[in-house]
Amino acid sequence: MHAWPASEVPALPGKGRDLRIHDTATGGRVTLAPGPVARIYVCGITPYDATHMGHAATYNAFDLVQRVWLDTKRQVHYVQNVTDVDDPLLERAIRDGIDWVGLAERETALFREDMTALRMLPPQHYIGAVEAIPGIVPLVERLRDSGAAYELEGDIYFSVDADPHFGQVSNYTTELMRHLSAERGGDPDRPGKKNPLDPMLWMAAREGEPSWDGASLGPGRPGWHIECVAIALDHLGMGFDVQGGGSDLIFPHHEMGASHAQTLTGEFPMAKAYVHAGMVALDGEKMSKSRGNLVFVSKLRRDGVDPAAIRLALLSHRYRDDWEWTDQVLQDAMERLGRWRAAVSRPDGPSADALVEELREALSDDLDTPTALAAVDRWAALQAAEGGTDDSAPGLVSRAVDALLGVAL
Ligand code: 5CA
Ligand code: ZN
Repeated sequence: MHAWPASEVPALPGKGRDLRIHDTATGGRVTLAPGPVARIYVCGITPYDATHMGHAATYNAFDLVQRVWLDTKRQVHYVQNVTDVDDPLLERAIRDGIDWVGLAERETALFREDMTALRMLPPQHYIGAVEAIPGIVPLVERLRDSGAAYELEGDIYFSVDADPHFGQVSNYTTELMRHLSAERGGDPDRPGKKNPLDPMLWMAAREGEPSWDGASLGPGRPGWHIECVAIALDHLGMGFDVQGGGSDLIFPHHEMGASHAQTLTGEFPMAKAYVHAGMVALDGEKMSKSRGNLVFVSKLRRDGVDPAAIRLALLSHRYRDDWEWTDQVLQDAMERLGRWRAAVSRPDGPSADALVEELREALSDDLDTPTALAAVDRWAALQAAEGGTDDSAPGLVSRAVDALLGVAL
């Protein structure tokens, strides 16, 4: 699949800082010091509805990770998937009486537009689950042939007991895992499974549902977790720097994915940090396609809201926090954007060298965007109150805000 166009990332004077970020697996901060090429996998959308503010907030967090790395003069190798065949997508297509392929294509195209408008850096590899199937089949065969997977009435399950490190991404109790498994696409109560938590790797073809050639597995379609693992291993290999997604992916998705990869390769860990963004809510409940309590990026854009203001609204919250989307959040962001634009549109201003360092420090400190925004606010307030004589300052602020926060002033 093609991704979307990259916006230019201005180079800043001086040197960026290494990222210290919260790792779900160890429960603490890790300092990431990748080689010249940093590697990141971020779980993509299931394209049965438009991008909402929750998705946008999560992709914003991982965009910032990349901007911190780029500021250290590293290259970034970024891979993202599209879950372009899955139960919710097929169900929505049936409900609306439309073709599931067309639905996925339409919503993926809209996602690209939203990401472009929000200046999110594109992945180098943007891979659909369907196009990954030829690479998934041999992985499932290998797991089965090594005894780490087993067949149940034609379906193939992964045996979580095959991975000695199983449980070390989420660190959840068995009870919580079982509860979340039932809630998030698993089938802990299906009779005949070796362990109720075992996830499906390959689902044998069902009447009326799409299926693909699975070689010795028989016709069917892949399970969710192996899709992301196949794509990540193919393009990044083991031991990549960041596995990213929202906190609702900690279990089962990222736990199972890590176990699949570790069992396939015998290496540990799959990723150096498992990084999770908090959940954005609307009216007190997690914004979700299944609940339908949504604020869409595309709807705001159609209503004439400047994408830079949407981005500033996302940045006004710390990525790990759960937070509530309100009209006020957007209103505040529009006002802040106005103040910042006024401040950088003057020919000179107060020196901004310290501001660039404050931005770098805040972002490298587990992506502390509220502190970063407060630093720009202070510079803009000083500009408004007293001005300054540094004729390079407004341009530097503009480039720093663009390079590090993805906001074009
Ligand atoms: N296709 C899978 C991942 S392989 C999936 O979870 N798709 S999704 O469309 O449901 O979500 C896309 C990303 O947005 C995921 O990282 C998910 O954790 C995140 N996300 C979904 N809802 C919210 C929300 N309300 N707040 C923050 N992030 C969210
Ligand atoms: Zn995923």
